[in-house]
Amino acid sequence: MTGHTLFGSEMSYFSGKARAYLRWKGIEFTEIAPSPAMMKTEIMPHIGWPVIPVLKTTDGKYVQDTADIISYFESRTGTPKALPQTPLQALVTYLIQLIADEWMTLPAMHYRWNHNEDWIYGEFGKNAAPDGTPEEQYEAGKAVGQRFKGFVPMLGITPETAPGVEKAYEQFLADFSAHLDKLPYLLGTRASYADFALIGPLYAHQYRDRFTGKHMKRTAPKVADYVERVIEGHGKAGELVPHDDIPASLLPILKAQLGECLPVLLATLERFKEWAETAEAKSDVPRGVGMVPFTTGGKEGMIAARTFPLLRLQDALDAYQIMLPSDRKRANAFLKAIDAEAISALRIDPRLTRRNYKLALV
Ligand SMILES: N[C@@H](CCC(=O)N[C@@H](CS)C(=O)NCC(=O)O)C(=O)O
Repeated sequence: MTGHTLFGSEMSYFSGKARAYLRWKGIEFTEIAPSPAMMKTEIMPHIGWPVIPVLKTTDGKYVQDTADIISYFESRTGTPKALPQTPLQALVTYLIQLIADEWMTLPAMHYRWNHNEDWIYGEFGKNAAPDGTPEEQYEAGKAVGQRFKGFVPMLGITPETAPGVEKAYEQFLADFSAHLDKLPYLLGTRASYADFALIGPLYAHQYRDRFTGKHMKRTAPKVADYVERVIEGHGKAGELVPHDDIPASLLPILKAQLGECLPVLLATLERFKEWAETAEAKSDVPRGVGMVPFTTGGKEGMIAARTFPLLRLQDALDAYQIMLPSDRKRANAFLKAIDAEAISALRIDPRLTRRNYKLALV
């Protein structure tokens, strides 16, 4: 396969996830960082809303959403498969994707907007106004960045919760460094889907943003080395851990992250069900259904009940539901070990899908 285009950016969370996967898979592609003008002419007419990354395939098909980009190639290419082919590792992969895509946005957005704001405006500006003076670039970057900065309060990041966000992130760095003492990738000696997902929060914001990146390299150098390996597409040789086992060193990470994220998902699910009672079949789903309480790093606040994470949760629940009884028994023991037994009884009802690049009822 040759000649795919990835509309993405070095500064973008989900572009890193797609880029790491495409490199690892050996897909030939050109990455183009869309200027504000190109967002209007290339992205909006095809996708309907301003978002990256977007893949334009050699035959002119547009694919948006990193999970869809990965599955587009996975269904057309051979081994190694990004997604583990064994049941418990597949479930854990979807749980890591859920955390990486939807919960680690908190530290990513906090550090970018509370510690790197002026710097990131300059970076956005290099793309928005490539021929401008540094001042012009700063202003152009600010115009682009304001939209993303606007997501910060919706993620519950306030002066009260910020110390909790930092505490949870520091704990993650310590736990993940301990894992990397034992294994070079999340699920073995080769990279897999979960690693690409984790590059979302870890590359653009936590590694590449100037001040946060310095912090990572100083306090968690093994995590910084990992980010470099995965974003470069390394980790093709090697194996996933045998017997569908999950490395014990991942348990503290899953326990801590799901411990914070699951209560928000449960509260969101309740709100979503209430909304769905009066919604028309197959209708688009609103991006948020109100605000719900949350806790991170011991600090309490209110966070938007975003609906998209329910789609990522649905993937994890499907992986659990299709298990054979013997695998489900192992999965139950695993969920107990990470205090996430609630997952075994959960259903997204009505089910979610994506239609016209938007979240919708099935
Ligand atoms: N779930 C999507 C998320 C894509 C996404 O949120 N991209 C960000 C940039 S990293 C964006 O463009 N957001 C615009 C918005 O959410 O309105 C994926 O996995 O691709």
